[in-house]
Amino acid sequence: MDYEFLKIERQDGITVMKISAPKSLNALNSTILKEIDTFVSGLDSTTRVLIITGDGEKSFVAGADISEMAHLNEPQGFEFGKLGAQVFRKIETLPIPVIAAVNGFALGGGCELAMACDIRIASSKAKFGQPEVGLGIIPGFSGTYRLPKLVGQGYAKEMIYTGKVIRADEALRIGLVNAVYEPEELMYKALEMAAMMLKNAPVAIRLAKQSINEGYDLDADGAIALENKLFGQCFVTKDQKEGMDAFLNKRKADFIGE
Ligand code: CO8
Repeated sequence: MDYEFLKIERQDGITVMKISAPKSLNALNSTILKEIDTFVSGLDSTTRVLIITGDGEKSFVAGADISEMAHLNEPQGFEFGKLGAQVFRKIETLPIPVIAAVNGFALGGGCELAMACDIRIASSKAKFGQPEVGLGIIPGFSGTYRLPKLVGQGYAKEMIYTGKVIRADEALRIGLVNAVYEPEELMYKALEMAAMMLKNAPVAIRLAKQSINEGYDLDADGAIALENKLFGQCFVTKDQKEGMDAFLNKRKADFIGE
């Protein structure tokens, strides 16, 4: 399928989704959000790791499209926020790892998109921020929910109330990103991380993601019980038999994703 605003590249089990709206620094309008929705909804088992990045050298995503938002009334604002929130939730709950390779500005909805991914790595030129209050709105694609989870309430509130833009090294310091690389290294590092994941059992990764994501919002007993249940489920998979047999026979495991 052809997209107006997405460039898709596939190699082995890795798919790279590049958001490409050069005239607005890859800002997210509702057409782009719908294209992302269509794309992620159509992913099949041939994609085992998804990498999301921005086209060009300057921007990952410079936010939601301000020219589209400028004229919204309350119900339209509600619907626009809901669209973005639902698409990002779909990304967050994909049964595969999603890596954000943040190549430049990740502001507003761009920072929120990165936070919906499992892992964020950044170029040294990347910049992060939630500048919405300067536009008279609040983060609307689930930033008030995810940012405090990632960096703690104090720093999240500082970022959101001040709207300040932070550099990649500060994002690393507060735990918003896992690693910072030179711009020309970023995609190589994302692919390298994805390749490490490809060596492991896909069902186990899916269940680990489910355990972390769903367990995070439960109390201790609920989270531990959930992990216990999912751990048990691993033992019905062929990959568990294969992984342990390979270890015991000192050979490389050949996982089939079942
Ligand atoms: N929306 C629309 N257009 C944009 C956006 C955006 N978010 N960001 C940049 N652009 C456009 C500019 O208008 C400009 O267009 P033109 O060439 O036609 O004038 C072009 O991209 C290039 O931008 P600049 O000339 O401004 O480039 P600079 O290098 O000078 O500045 C910045 C880069 C700092 C990224 C600057 O463009 C900027 O501040 N952009 C806005 C960042 C921002 O505030 N983002 C948050 C938006 S709000 C949001 O994301 C809320 C999400 C939840 C919504 C819920 C809805 C209910």
